[in-house]
Amino acid sequence: MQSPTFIQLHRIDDRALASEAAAGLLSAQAQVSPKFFYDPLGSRLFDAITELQAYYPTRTEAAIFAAHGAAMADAVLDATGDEPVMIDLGAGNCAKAARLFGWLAPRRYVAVDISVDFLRDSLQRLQREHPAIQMVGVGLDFSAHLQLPERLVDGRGLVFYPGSSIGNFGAGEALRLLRDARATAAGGALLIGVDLVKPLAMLEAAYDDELGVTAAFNLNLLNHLNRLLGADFRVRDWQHVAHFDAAHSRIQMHLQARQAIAVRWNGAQRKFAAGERIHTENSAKWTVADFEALLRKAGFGAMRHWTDDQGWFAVFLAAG
Ligand code: AVJ
Repeated sequence: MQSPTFIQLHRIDDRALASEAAAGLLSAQAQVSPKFFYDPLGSRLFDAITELQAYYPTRTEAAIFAAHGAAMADAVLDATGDEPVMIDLGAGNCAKAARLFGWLAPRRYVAVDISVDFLRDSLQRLQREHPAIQMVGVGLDFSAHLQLPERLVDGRGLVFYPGSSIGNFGAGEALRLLRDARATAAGGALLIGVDLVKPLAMLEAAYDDELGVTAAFNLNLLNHLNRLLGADFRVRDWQHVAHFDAAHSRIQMHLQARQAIAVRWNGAQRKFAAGERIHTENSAKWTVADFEALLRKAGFGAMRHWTDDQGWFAVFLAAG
């Protein structure tokens, strides 16, 4: 039986991460990238979020794949040809991709995540279940630029980006990622999950749940910053805030100071007035027409999509 191979394409440099976080904290409107949510506890809190009744995206997307997986796979194979190379962006536990293996029969599965260490256990387990598929784990921060070694995508590929993770990117960055995805697919296709605009109350409840799991997920960022920077944030001094910004069609999450606070870390400090906020996440919501326009702008010619009955979430297939 073959075994998975692993490549780390960039160095994970804690000092570079620390200076990125520090620069964000020191800017006029303090901000920290959502990638800092995902320390070991943060990743578990995100998994817990996906189980919440209020957080509709994960289960709605799963229902779309369950209902239309076979039709999607037919459409994918029309664009890529048989036995495609499947490239999974932000693969994590690889579970969403694995559910499509039966229909797609990829010849190679390339799982991409920020650290190759996140992929080792899941790929080793998956390889045992799917001995015929060649499995490659790639450590890459594709939020800056997505480019894979050419030998990994020999022929038309399927780029798979579920979960509406593209919502974390600003409009310009999302366009850039879609262009990179099109180049990576090399004439194949992109299958991408996209959260849709819906009534405000439902959007805001999904990002401010009654159990406080999303609040814990947001606040845990401060613990991560304390470790990364040696900072002295006190979680109790901060409050989780989430609201829908209609002008940008995105949920914004912030951490809001409950009173005036000075935060210190090796030599630096930032003062926050009572009520001042640190911007921690954007989560964009699209209409079908807006997302199609974005795909077209990124160079895709052919596209179709599947949604749930309520039109809460969509999975787009884009080719050409
Ligand atoms: C993983 C980026 C898709 O934006 O819905 C969930 C992250 N933040 N609850 C999202 C998240 C707060 C999630 N994504």
